[in-house]
Amino acid sequence: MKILLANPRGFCAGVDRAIDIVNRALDSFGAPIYVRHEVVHNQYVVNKLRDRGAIFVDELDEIPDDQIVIFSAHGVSKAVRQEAEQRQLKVFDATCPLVTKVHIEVFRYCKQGFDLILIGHHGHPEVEGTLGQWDRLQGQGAIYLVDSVAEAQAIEVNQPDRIAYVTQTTLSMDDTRDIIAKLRQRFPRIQGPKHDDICYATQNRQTAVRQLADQADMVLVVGSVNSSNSNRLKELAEREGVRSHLIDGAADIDQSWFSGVNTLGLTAGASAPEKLVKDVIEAIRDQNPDVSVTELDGEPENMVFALPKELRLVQK
Ligand code: 0CM
Ligand code: SF4
Repeated sequence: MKILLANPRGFCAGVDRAIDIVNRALDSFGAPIYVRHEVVHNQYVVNKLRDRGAIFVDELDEIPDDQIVIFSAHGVSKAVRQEAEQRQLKVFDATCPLVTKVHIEVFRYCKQGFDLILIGHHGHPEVEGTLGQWDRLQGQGAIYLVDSVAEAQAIEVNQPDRIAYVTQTTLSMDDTRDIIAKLRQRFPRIQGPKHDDICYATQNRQTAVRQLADQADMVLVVGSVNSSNSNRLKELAEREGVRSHLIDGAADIDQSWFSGVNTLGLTAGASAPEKLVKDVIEAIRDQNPDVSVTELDGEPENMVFALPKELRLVQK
């Protein structure tokens, strides 16, 4: 069997930074460090940080006074930020700067009195944070969430001529294009970004998995079940007609999957460490010693996001 590795795959700049923030906060201040929501959606990463003394909570009221809290890469609403301020918690913000960029757009449209449609998945923490940038006192507009072409077709807004859209950063590029086309058809004056707010890492990993699916009989995606961008990779491979499984790591592999597979495609979501990809290759090699591994060419990535000032000088 031949393994083809997608390129790029795995950690993006926002995930790298978010994990670094938790590690440096632990190094600098010691355990416990509270983290609101999983800092990134990966079981292995969360368990490693938990072992070091990070405590993951759903809401700030689970955190005792005078503690340190880190906001996850997916961002938080204004209400959460205000609550942390009122409680005088010390905050390190691991929100990805590309999510913050969307927050700034939401705030701008709100101030201008527009109606705004957020294209994103119901219940996802990034969507909750982005919806929560809307401040009803600022303008007379309203914010709406749209998840599909059907919802774009059905939505009724107060100001159809004064409306804009933004998107979640980790969506399917294909689905989002269709949703935007429907919104443009229904609201010809709608404003928005040039294309969408899907981040560079999501785009590059989707382009790479499409290339992988062209050549593979099956695609394995390393990523956790709650990771939106990882799920989109599995979905894309399947839409290209290739069987695909989302796995947290080598332990999830079922050897029966490989029967009839000559070329296996392997990739990883933006929150999945490369170590897990290596473990998967080793687990396959244990059963098939002749397996060869080839990495495909892909878009080089050299994005780096700066750390919060206070953590920049912490020695690892
Ligand atoms: O948004 P998603 O569910 O893909 O989150 P993730 O933690 O798997 O990936 C990184 C991010 C962000 C924002
Ligand atoms: Fe930022 Fe994109 Fe990575 Fe999310 S997937 S953390 S938006 S770079």
